[in-house]
Amino acid sequence: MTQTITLLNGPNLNLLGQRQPEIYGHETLADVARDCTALAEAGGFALTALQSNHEGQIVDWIHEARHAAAGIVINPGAYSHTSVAILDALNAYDGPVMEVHISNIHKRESFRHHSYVSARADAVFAGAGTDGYRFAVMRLLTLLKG
Ligand code: DHK
Repeated sequence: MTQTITLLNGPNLNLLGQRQPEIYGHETLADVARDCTALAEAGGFALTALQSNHEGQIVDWIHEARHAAAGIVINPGAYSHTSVAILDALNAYDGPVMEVHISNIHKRESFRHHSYVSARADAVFAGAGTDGYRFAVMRLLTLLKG
C-alpha cells in the first residue's frame, strides 16, 4: 500500500501569493501542494495537503497522521511562535517531521525568532521561500527511503 506524507500549513498560509508577496512570494498554496505532490509521487509516496487557520484543527490532523502518515512537513505559520499544543501533538507522532518557514524568521522581528516546533523537528527550512517546501519533501523522502 502506498504510504502518505502529510503537508500541514497553519494560519494565513491560505493567502499565499496574495499576502505580503515581498516576504512570502508569488506562489500560491495550490502551486506548493501540486509540486510537493509531484515530488512525493516520484518518490513512491502519496501526499495529503491540509491548511487551517485554527490551532485545534492542526492538532487533530497531527493526531490523525499518527496512524496515516509516514512523515510530516509542517509550516505552522504564527503558531510556530506560540503553540505548545502543536509541539505536544508532534511529540506524540513517531515519524520524521520537517519544519518549513518561507521567510528567514531569524532575520525578522524578535518575536518570530523562537519556534516551539523546532524542539521536535528533524530539520528546519527557513528563508528559502516556497522552495523550502520542496526541499523539505526531498529531505523527508531521503529519510523515509533510508
Ligand atoms: C509564516 C507566517 O505566517 C508567520 O507568522 C511566521 C512564517 C513565518 C513563514 O515564514 O512561513 O512568523
